[in-house]
Amino acid sequence: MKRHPVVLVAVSIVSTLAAVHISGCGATRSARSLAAEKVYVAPGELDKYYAFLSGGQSGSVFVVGIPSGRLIREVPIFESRAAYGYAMHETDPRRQELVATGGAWGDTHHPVLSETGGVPNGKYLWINDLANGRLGRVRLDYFEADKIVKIPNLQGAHGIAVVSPDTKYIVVNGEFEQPTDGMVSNPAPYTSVVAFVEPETMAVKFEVRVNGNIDIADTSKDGRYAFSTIYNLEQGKTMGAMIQYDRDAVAAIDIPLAEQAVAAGRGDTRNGVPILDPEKTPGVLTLIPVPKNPHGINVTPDGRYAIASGKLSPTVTIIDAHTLAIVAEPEVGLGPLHTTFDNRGNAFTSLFLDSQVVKWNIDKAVRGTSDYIVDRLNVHYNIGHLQAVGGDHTHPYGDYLLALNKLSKDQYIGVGPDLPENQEIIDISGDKMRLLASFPTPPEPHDATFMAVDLLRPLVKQTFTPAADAVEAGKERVVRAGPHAVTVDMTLIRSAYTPDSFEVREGDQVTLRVTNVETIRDMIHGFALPDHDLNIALAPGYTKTITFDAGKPGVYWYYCTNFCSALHLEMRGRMVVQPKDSTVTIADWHAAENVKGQVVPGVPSTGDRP
Ligand code: RUQ
Ligand code: CUA
Ligand code: CA
Repeated sequence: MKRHPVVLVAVSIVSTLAAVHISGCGATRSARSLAAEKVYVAPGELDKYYAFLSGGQSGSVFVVGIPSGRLIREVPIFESRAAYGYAMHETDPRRQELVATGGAWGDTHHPVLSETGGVPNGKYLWINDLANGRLGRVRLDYFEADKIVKIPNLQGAHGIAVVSPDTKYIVVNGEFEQPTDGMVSNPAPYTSVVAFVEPETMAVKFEVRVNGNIDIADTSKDGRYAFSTIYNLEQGKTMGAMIQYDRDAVAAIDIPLAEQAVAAGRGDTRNGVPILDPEKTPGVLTLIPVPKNPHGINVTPDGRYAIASGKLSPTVTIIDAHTLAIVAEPEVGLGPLHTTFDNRGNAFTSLFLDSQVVKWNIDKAVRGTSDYIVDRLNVHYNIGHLQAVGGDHTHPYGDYLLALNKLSKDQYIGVGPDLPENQEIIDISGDKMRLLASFPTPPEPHDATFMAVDLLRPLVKQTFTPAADAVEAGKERVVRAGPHAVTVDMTLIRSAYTPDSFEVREGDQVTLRVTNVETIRDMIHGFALPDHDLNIALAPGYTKTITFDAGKPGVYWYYCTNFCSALHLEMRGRMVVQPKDSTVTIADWHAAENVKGQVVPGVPSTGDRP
């Protein structure tokens, strides 16, 4: 396929216009109600699946119910989020990890789930931050990010995959090539690495050097190979230079061989990570030639084939996942990007330029019979990823497919020059695909993965188990820990802070250790402190410790940011910051307030002057 990019753009515009026309015809009334029935989840009823959508430049993961498309949760990972008290303060450990590893924002692309026996086990979700070369992990029992690591020796952490079937590693592909030895003065061609990350510690165990802009990742279902697409075998530095060759490659890394080579000390250690050079460790890396600038790579649920999507070629390349031989290269349409699967031997490939999902039969395509294309469905518009429920694991469900479209154009009411992206839910249970419903999303949806509600919901915790440093009810206190340091141990429960006032002095560092002692699910309380850039929300059982500067003299009302009870508005307290030279104590305040018939705080301050 030797199409010029300009031709591709023209084709894109034409095909997009065609798509508008077809959708404009409208569906019949009964087709509409049938579709509606498939996605309608009545109030009070639950969805069938959790969908985890990459939040793109929001640095988060969106949790959406399928089939309803309802947004149920955002899980912030590479960004702070006041509503969940996530990474909001500089003394928060997550915030510190973010700052230490590259910043409090990210560009997430590929959510992947931990597996046992090739199916999700509900323990972890990982997602990459392309921009800052990081990998983040979410604990699924709490739906909370619990670890973020910077991957050394690579830039542009793009494709990631869990090594099937039991999550031995998470593979992270470095897309942006770098001077091989890290020396900018080295004129040799740039290279990059595929990193293998241990799932529990998230330590990078080893890396394998691969040339050519390593893009999307998947693994064979038996733990043997990590596959990656490579679109710049030319090792070019400009777009023009990257599209010179007719074929680029799929890289297959033999994981057990790589492990042996690392164990035998054959890696060159850089930044604490052994890097294997494939030239010195033959057999570790196999390059399988595939047409020009491929994009997605997806292994079939039965583990037989790895399918590379052509992007600049209208084909997909079917590779035997055991022998690494190319077995077929069927044409599917223009701009194939990613492929997913049902439970009846069919593949679904996204066609970016055609704005279509194409359904094709894998066996027929391998045998070379002409009727391998089963169906085509227009989507709106310019689809990137697509994912069928379970299609990325060994047991696809074969019912719903999510199309993650880059452009919504005319699909939603106008909201300024920038429009939302568009997700479409497609019924894949029959021979013909059926478009059921759509929902918009902020930029930018990349990939999605799913877990059955029946499997994950029982694993989700109702409250946080109190940590060792939790403040117990009745043990709240305010202690002057030094000439310029005050420690406040605080509890929150409907609808009060204990203590509900405390006194510090200008120049003090205040260490607040606060526990939400509620034992009821969802009973969240906030602690927002005006003019101190401070807002933390705490889920039931959660403890947070933060240290902040007392700030200017004044009375500051801390208040609850989550509507929790009829007395939510009354859920407030005061931090009194005395001027440096003040001789008034909080005891004086309390005495004065009592005279006026006001409430004496339940806990006397122990804020004695040294
Ligand atoms: S990429 S549109 Cu970041 Cu997943 Cu393919
Ligand atoms: Cu606690 Cu509102
Ligand atoms: Ca190329």
